[in-house]
Amino acid sequence: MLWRTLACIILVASSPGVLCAGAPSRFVVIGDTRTDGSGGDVITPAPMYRRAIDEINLLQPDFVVILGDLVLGYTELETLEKQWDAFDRETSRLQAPVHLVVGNHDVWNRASEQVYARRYGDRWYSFDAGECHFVVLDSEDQAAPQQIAGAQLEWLKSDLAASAGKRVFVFVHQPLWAEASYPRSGWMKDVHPLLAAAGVDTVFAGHWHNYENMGRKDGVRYIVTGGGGAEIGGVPAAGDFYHYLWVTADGPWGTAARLAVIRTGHIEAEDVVTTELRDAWGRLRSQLDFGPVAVSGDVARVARTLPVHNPFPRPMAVSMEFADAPGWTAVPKAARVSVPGGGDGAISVEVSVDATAASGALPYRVRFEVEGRGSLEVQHSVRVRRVIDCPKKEGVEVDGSLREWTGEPALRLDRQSQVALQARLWGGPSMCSGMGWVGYDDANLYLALRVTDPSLEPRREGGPAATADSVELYLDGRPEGRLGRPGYSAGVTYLIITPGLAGEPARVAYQEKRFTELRGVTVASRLTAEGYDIEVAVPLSNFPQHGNLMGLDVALNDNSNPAGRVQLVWNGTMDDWQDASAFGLIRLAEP
Ligand SMILES: [Ca+2]
Ligand SMILES: [Ca+2]
Repeated sequence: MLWRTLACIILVASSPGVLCAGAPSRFVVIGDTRTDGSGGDVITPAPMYRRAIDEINLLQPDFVVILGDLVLGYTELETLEKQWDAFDRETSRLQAPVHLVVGNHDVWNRASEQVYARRYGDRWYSFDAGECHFVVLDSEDQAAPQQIAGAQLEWLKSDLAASAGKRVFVFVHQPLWAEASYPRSGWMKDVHPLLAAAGVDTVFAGHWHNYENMGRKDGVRYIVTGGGGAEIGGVPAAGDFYHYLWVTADGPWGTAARLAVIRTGHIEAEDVVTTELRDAWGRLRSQLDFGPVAVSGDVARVARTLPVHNPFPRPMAVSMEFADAPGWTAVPKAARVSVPGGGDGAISVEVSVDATAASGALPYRVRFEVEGRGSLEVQHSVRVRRVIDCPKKEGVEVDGSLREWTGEPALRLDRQSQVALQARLWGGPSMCSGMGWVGYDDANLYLALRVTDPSLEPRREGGPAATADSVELYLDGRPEGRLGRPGYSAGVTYLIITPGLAGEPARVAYQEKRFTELRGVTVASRLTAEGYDIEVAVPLSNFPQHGNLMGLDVALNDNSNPAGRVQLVWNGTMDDWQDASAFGLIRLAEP
């Protein structure tokens, strides 16, 4: 009785006063909430019912109707009482008034009927709210189970007669109107005509653990809504999903109430994502970044212990898995660590790469799974970062002759793993490759490059610089701390240099000026038997903040293949033009 008494007080106090004068306009209908039966635990309320209560409290309906099968039942009375206690405890969390309907799991014999009567009072009853009238029927009457008959039917007749002119809604546990399942219920013969004559808007039943709109008959809408918490079937598209209904009954008399089917688990509190939480997820993205592997030749072996911090108060499982890439090895190939809430963990990995590597990167994925909060998967890759020495070099003459550049070349572009564009079209070093030297003096940074490219392609009429056989030079002269950051900012730029193929001088055909405009660059070229030589001088005064490490990359464009441009990149990727993080490094002899 407590529920209904409470209901009346609150309903009167919170009348919204729309056209259905003084009536509640919005209420929730939820069916088959039930205490759990899984794992033999017959007392704990179903998890999805608990979740639904949290959501319904956010929605603040005028009241809630629970369509029966409130407990698991079919047990001895001592256990039954415990189930009812658990139901009461859970249901008391609902902030809205609650109206109960009797289900077959609640009342299945005389003894359980008496328990229910003692705890909750009438099994059939009605209540008003303004101009709306709500009728609760009992399909479990032990005098006539699965029927609305005898005293209950007589009561229904007089109740409806006394409610003429009101909008009527009916609640019952079992969908007795479904004649295929209830051939002897007598609903269509005895009950339905009464409801049709009274202009009933909707009859709601549970019992079947799904949602199903069974349509209207003589104006009466029949709805099955039994997805409140008990186990459900496996075909969501056929209505097998956890849900409850949000019913809006307003507008002029005769306007059908509007039903919204809410899938449990989709109504969230306003603090479901705070800025702090979003930032915490964002910080995960940069964790477990192995970073580049610095190599001076083609071979490297690097072991790192990568720390991982859990910014959440709940435990977080972290897994890391490396892809298969020829020439690359990661040990272990996959690792997993559990990090306590707010705590720290680490994963140790050794990565090695050798000259057979077909790619300049070893991809791996990291998955963060925060208990009860969701997961995030991030793709990373371990990249080779070539580091070469850049010696002091006096007497450089930028004339296209490389006679002053002697000794072992500092950089080579001749590996399959360096083909960043159209890798399948590359015919090997004899088709397109390069070797180069770097140096600097008090004024300039120098690059000398010997390019093998026996078929030279001039710039196409009106085409961009990169459509000619050409050299791209990338420079990152940002200070330590900003060096190698993704993207471009002040201190990063690139040039496209075309050699003079028909006697004209080499020239800077394009310079990226968004963040840094280079001044005083000089270039020269000479044709050779195998291709061409290029020399470049870039005044270091263009990079006032550079340290003794600078980012450098070189790309060769070979446009002689009609199927498309082949590009070799010394260290980075085809995205060097917009991302400085994959450039290689040169180490100046002194800052
Ligand atoms: Ca020279
Ligand atoms: Ca070519």
